[in-house]
Amino acid sequence: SKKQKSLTPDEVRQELIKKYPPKVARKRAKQIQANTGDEASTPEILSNVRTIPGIMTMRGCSYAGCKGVVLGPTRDIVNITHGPIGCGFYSWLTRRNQTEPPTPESENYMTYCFSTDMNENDIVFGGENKLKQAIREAYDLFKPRAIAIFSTCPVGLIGDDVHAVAREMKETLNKENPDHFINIFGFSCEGYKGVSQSAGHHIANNQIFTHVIGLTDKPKEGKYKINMLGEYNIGGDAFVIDDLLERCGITLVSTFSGNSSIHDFERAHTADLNTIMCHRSINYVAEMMEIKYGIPWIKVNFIGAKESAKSLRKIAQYFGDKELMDRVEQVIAEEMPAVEAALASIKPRTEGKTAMLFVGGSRAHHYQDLFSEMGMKTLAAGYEFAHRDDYEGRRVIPSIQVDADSRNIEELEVCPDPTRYDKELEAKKKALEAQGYEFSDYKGMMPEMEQGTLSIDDLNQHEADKLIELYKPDIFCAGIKEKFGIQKCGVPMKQLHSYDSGGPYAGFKGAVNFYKEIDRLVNSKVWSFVKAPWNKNPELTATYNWE
Ligand code: CFM
Ligand code: HCA
Repeated sequence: SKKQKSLTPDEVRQELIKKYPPKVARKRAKQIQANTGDEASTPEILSNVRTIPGIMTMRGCSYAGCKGVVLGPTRDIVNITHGPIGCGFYSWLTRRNQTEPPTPESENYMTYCFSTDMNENDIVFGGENKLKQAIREAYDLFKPRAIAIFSTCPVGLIGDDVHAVAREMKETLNKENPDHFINIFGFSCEGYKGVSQSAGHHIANNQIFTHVIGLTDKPKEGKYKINMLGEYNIGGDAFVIDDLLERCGITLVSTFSGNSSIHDFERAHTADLNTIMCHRSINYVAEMMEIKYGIPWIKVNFIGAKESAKSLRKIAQYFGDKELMDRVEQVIAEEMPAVEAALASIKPRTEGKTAMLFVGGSRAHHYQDLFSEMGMKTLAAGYEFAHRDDYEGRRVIPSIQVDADSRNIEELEVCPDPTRYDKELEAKKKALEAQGYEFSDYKGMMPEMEQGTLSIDDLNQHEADKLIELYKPDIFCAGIKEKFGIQKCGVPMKQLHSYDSGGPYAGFKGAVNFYKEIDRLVNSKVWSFVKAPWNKNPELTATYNWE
């Protein structure tokens, strides 16, 4: 009833793009698609391509994807930003990833902000010496297990070789202190690489795989050993998942990278199974581990009570062990009463309400499950930087072709690493496929959305405003840059990145938190006061008569 008029998805698309110049409109049209509710007929969506300059995108940069996202939650790696101080400062603790060192004495550098603080002098004469000095200083102060270096835009522009510096310092420091092994590696994650955060994930994955995974063979004790890939402990999500796994008797060898320790990354290859929460940010590690170590992966999702139960069962089924299956069922049975009680109390108020979700590269999909548990419909959703496989499904779009694909489209993405794997891995993958080995796959977001809803890639401010005008959803989910513009339209806004200092939202306990939070937001009376009373009731408007 709040909807002004009922438009078809095609008409909505026209509305969104009608102000653009023809070339821009043509490109954006391919990034706005109607879902069909079925995998086979899911349309192709243009994604992972450059944002047109001038458009107010929601996206971030490659440095953010590498330093902030993938390595951000690592507590025992000293992460040094090589660049002007702003990049280090603005990526300092802004992502709300939490960590819990095993003892108060354990290493935890997450509260520090390490940067080379490059200035004009370093830009003109080069910053490599300053970087060496910073590494030595951090080493002398903390004697960490590892130091990582992150390149910002100017580093690439002036040509500092962070990898050469890393190699040299690793050799020097290990020679000077033979009793303490230090690992030092760099990332060429200059902000301008690629078209979004996504390139940074890829760069991060390649280096972690090359420099860290497989360093130690000391396995963890346990019968069912898994890694959790793509879970970053935002608002404490990983704590909830860790607790569930522990109660089921599943051993978590490592998490990439929420509440993580580098020692666990080093022995990640000793796990039996890789489970992937956020496919977009970490699929490269999963695939490389599948090829090199023969560890298969499955897609899991711990957002939503039903999905959490399904994911636990999926893990148990992989091991096929009766004892494990029984324990999983027991844990689910322990958790469900609280979920059902919460739903019974909020659902009468949330049923039938509508949502829009525009976030990163996986949450726009995962959080739809929570909304559907509350009886809410997702009208439109989209990712900032996901690729076609995240939208359309991996069976439709084999991952190996994703980067190559986008090279043929106008306005290309700059592929962060065209070689993608080293030659050896590439050959091994081909050999496995020739033997009939089937690599893991999963369903994308679009086939799971209702017919007639919209999927929109790389949404921008203009289109967000238009969507709100056309649909007036009961809630809009996105990030901090979008938050206040949306609220000014009188629509409640929930941040699905930082959770607006709420959470955790993962697992069963997280689901209960989320139901309560969304109920509070969509039923708040405050939104009706966004329009001032004198704008709503003309009789209150005073006219001033000068005569
Ligand atoms: Fe994966 Fe993430 Fe996301 Fe992501 Fe991100 Fe994030 Fe996100 Mo912000 S790794 S793709 S690059 S689930 S930081 S924890 S919330 S955009 S949807
Ligand atoms: C990033 C991090 C971010 C930003 C969140 C936001 C996060 O992309 O650099 O825009 O609100 O989750 O912290 O995605």
